[in-house]
Amino acid sequence: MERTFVMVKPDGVQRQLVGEVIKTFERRGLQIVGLKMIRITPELAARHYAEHQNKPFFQGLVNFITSGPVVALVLEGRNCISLVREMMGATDPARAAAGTIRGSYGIDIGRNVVHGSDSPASAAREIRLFFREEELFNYALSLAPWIYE
Ligand code: D4T
Repeated sequence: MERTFVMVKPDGVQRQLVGEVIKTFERRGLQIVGLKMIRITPELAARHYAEHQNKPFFQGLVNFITSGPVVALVLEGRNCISLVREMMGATDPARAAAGTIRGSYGIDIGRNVVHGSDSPASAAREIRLFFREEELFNYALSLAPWIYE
């Protein structure tokens, strides 16, 4: 089993897509092991997006991600890091496949509704950045035998 960090960004919250996004992952069979609404500080935004700090879109990205509350999630499931990335679709919603989250709900790369970790190393880093150990839950999903053979 693998864990990944997912975030409904401020545009997703403002557009009342929180339920749709969470429902999409739950229906797939992924398990919610952490969940909270937070307002990201500029400091946390800079740490989360450290790899982009020299990019031209960095300041706009930080302004956007700190502009309102986000919903942060940790999901668990087999190969869930790549599964979630596939379900979100391409970073630019204009190029995201139809049926993906970004391909269903977005048009502009600066308003792409959702974030998901892109590798095991990013997932571990981002989960630690957003959640304390006691905010994550280990519990058996009684439906598991109907999701995994
Ligand atoms: P996130 O991190 O938001 O899930 O997006 P991705 O992992 O799919 O893509 P990314 O790290 O390359 O980009 C981070 C974030 O920056 C915004 N962005 C990106 C932007 O506003 N303009 C751009 O040109 C790029 C490349 C969108 C996502």
